Amino acid sequence: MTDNKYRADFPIFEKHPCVYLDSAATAQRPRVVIEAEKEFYETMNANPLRGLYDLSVKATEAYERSREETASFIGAESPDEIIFTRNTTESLNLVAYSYAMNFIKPGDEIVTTVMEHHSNMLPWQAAAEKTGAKLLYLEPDEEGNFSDDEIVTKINDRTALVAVGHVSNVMGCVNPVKKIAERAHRYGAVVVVDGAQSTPHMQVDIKQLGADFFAFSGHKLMGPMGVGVLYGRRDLLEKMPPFLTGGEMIESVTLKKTVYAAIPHKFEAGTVNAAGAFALAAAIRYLKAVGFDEIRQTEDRLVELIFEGFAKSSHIHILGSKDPKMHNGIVSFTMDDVHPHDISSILDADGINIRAGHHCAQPLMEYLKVGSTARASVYLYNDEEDIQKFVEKTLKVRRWLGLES
Ligand code: C6P
Repeated sequence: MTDNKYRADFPIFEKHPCVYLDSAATAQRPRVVIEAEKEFYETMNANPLRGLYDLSVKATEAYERSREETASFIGAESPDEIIFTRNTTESLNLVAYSYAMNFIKPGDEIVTTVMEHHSNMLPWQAAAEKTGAKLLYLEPDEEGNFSDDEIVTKINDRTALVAVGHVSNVMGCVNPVKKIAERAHRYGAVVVVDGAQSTPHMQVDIKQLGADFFAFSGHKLMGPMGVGVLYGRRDLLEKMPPFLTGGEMIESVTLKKTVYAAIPHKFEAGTVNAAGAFALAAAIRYLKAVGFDEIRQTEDRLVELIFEGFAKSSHIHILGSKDPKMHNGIVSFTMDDVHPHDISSILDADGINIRAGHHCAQPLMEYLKVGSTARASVYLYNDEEDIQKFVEKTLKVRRWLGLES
């Protein structure tokens, strides 16, 4: 019997019992989120923002209420500054295509870090290529820390945009976004924050962070797949051209001239994922009811157990900080002479799910001189029994492969 009081809220563990340690890839959904999506389709399904009849108005109201709840969740001043997208990747591409490619000039500098997920790197590579800007990468030490010198040298009066991940999906470290943003703002640069791995685990306040844009995905914080969020500062969003054009993002269209809708609708072309947004709001309410302190306590305790367990082997090497409290639920590791894919496959045979590979962070793998890693990531529904099974089995992998007796 588990001592985790939240686990029963997650139907997957009844229907597909497993040790799920891949929440950094996507979280499991509590019943309230699954039910919310069902409720939308059963009681208010119509194309929102278009119909004048009652059902469509109901769908529109539900969608816009979700926008309000999302705005308040991250401390945005107004729901107008919240754009629903498909995911973090689309949110970041929106900023690159609509902001960077229109307002960054040749000779300007874009600064990101070698630690980024490809979703917060490739859009800036494309923007730099398109605009003639120079792209620079902040380099962390092996625990994931950026020195003041690195920040001060690379962010300067040539900097037009800084894009940084809030929490690394490989090392789990929290980056000094506030410090980076203060430096960037001193030179009038715009700060883009990838919040895919922070929003599920900590209370985010975009104003306090100093983010001008902030992107995250619903599915990592127990919301549905296919709904993501972009926060953008009102004055920036207002001057940006749309990313996609088409239905429902216009004020008027003639054969000669189109006037776009005001924000946020200017950035939401086509039929939106209203059911997804509605269920995302249910996920946000669930997270708030549990509370981030509780989530943090569970994660820290479980990560500490992994550290303790792995300390029994000299062949396992954890990436990033030596302090389990600096990992935000994420433990990436390598094992001498064993490919991470083999670790994952061996654990899978016992229903233990971890991720193995480059985690869409190939430049970071190269920088850290590891081809790939295995990664266990915990969330509020994991318990000590999960960790015990995971650690025990992982400690046996080398023996199982005949590498030790
Ligand atoms: N990382 C992981 O297993 P999307 O796919 O758009 O919802 O999220 C992209 C993304 C962006 N930034 C960070 C820091 C991320 O961790 C992710 C998704 C998953 O690490 C899937 S690769």
